[in-house]
Amino acid sequence: MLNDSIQEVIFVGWPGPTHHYGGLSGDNVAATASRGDISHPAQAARQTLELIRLLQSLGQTVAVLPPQLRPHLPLLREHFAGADDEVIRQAAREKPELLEKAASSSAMWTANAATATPAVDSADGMLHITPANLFTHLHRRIEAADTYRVLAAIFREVPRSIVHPPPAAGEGSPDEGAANHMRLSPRHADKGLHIFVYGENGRQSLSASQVIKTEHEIPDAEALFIRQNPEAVRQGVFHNDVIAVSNAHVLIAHERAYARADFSRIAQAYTALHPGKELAMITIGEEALSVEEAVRAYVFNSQIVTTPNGMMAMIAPMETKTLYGGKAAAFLERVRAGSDNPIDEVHYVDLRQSMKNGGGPACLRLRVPMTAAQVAAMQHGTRVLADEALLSALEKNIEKYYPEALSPQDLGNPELYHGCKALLAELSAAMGLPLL
Ligand code: SUG
Repeated sequence: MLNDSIQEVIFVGWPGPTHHYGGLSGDNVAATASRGDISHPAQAARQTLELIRLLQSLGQTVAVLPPQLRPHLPLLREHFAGADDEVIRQAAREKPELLEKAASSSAMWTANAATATPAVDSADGMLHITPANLFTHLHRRIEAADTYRVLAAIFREVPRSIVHPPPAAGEGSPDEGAANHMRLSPRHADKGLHIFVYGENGRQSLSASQVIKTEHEIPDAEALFIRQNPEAVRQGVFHNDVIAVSNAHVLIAHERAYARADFSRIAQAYTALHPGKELAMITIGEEALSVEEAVRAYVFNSQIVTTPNGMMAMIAPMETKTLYGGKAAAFLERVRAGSDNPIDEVHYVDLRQSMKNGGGPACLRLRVPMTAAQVAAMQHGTRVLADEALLSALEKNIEKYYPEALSPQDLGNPELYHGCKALLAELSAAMGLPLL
């Protein structure tokens, strides 16, 4: 297998018609603040479409992970019986908070869908993918089984790939996927250093990260386990991608993301793996941008991508410009202007609908480094690559199935469920996936 042909496929999460603000994640500052607000599902989908088009204009290979069927009736049926419509109406009357959870469109944040390790890194030369168990929050836990089924279907024809089941979801082993994982390497095609970031009593456990490292056959020299700074977690850093962002040999982080010694461990492990190769580690301190400001402006929840000319582009939320007098964007502009890293473009995107639930550019994508042959095989069995045919099918469905405005009280209308089902029937056909 030619390592050189490894490219990153960016799986963007497509929102569902029930996208709403239930304030379901108590540890997520933006979602908590949005509780009860009117959401705009059609607008959420249009904003995601813009993100996909921007990534494509930057030379990226983009695939789409479809939404899941919501409300999730198996959850409601643990409490109510009867025909589907009756179960939804009863839940709306008697357990509206449970209905909000069952109706969450949270599968759109695909950084939490899985963790992926490319063939070039694993001892057995396989591309390994492990869906996350998302155990911490009930509205996210219900994603895991469908995500596993859909990823298994997407990779079924892909040579030298394996989709594992989600790690056993005991109380002690929560896992939220790639949002807590970074892969550092000179180029995507080179061996990567895997940084698994875990929290104590947080959403990502050390034990689940260790299981993934072992299951993916990542050699010891290529893996580091780094603890989140508990103080940062208390300030709203519920995932690593809220406080750090990386691409190839660039790592940008707040200096309070981890203990000081951990930054040195990262640099040493990288040098040991790639002697003589430079790691561009860029940090910002509390006095320049506080953790709280970073969490609200979501500056680290950006994407960095390698562009065809070998340079890098950053995709940041527009809130980095609008909040705190643009302090966070000013930091990004300094990074762009600096000669110590290859980032030469910063794009500011409007993802307001997702951002109000704590989902910035980084949350909306799962990166899977694949060889060209693997990408081609993936597209034989399914149609997940965001080509014009898929994008126009998605766009047409916005008009047909996505409400322009939705309040949590609207979730009791069974028509939303039937609309979601019809949408998934259309997407199953368009994408060649078993979505229902
Ligand atoms: O898990 N929001 C998601 C946001 C996930 C962000 N992902 C990354 N950082 N990679 C979460 O907290 C809010 C849903 C609501 O409240 O309605 C929510 O689930």
